[in-house]
Amino acid sequence: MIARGARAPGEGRRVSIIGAPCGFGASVAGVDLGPAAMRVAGLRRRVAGLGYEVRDMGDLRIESPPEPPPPGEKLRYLREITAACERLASDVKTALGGGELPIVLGGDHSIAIGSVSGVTSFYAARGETVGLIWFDAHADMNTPETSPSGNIHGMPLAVLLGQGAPELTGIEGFSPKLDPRLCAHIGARDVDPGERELIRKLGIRFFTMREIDERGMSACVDEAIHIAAKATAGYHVTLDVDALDPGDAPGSGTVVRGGLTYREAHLAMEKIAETGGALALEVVEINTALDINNRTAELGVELILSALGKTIL
Ligand SMILES: [Mn+2]
Repeated sequence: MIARGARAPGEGRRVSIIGAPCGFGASVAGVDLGPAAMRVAGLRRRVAGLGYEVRDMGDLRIESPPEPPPPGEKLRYLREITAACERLASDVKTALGGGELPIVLGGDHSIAIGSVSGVTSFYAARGETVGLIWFDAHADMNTPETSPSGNIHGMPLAVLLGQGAPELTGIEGFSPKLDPRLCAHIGARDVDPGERELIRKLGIRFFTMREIDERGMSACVDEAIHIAAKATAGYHVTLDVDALDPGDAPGSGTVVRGGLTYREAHLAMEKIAETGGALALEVVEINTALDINNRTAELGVELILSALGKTIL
């Protein structure tokens, strides 16, 4: 029973699910089954239950390299990740062109290079700007020079802001993809020194865990939405499950204590749905090998539902 009135949140709206089972950006194996785990958790049926017309575009084809990268490589699996991101950008544009809201399932966070490139390319061709809300424990703003690991999932936000490997920044033929003044980052608590420098240089707004503790998620997410919604088209939402506290999201290869609570994350998604303006949604870095009873995949699905307008009453 829908208590708020007859109209379901998804009525007259269409979404497309795109799986991006890429794990080459991460050092710990197991994120490549994230899309399957969220499908097992009933994503399609549950989104349809909100009244949306749902199309599942299936999983992106991911190439495997002939051999692993040599030790000390500064951009591990660059070729495979570039190819995956190019295809994802194209699929995202197809979905948007069909009037659908893309729901992208990771895979590791390097795939955001493809999804955000697709969204910004689609709207740039129409003379529009795109904003961003990025939920993460980490800044994801390393460059090949500052990265301690060479893992590309630690670099996507820097790439989208125009910093890093030209193979990645050049996807869709233009760079930077995003204006830092239209971007907000929520949940940081583990930032590398090189990233700190880049954050200051670019002037991107970070709502760290310290600020969320102090001011509350409600005020922080309101401000983040205000920043991202300054873009003329709307904004992309990407959520790394490590933004959440490991107690609520154990299925991650990059857990850091002291993260968002279950309710803080839901509140953020609910406010995003309420305000409107999200152009695409993305949940990444669910590691099925480390998850407990599919709990983190279930959480990913629930958060997508909240971002699509599911309410308690
Ligand atoms: Mn991330």
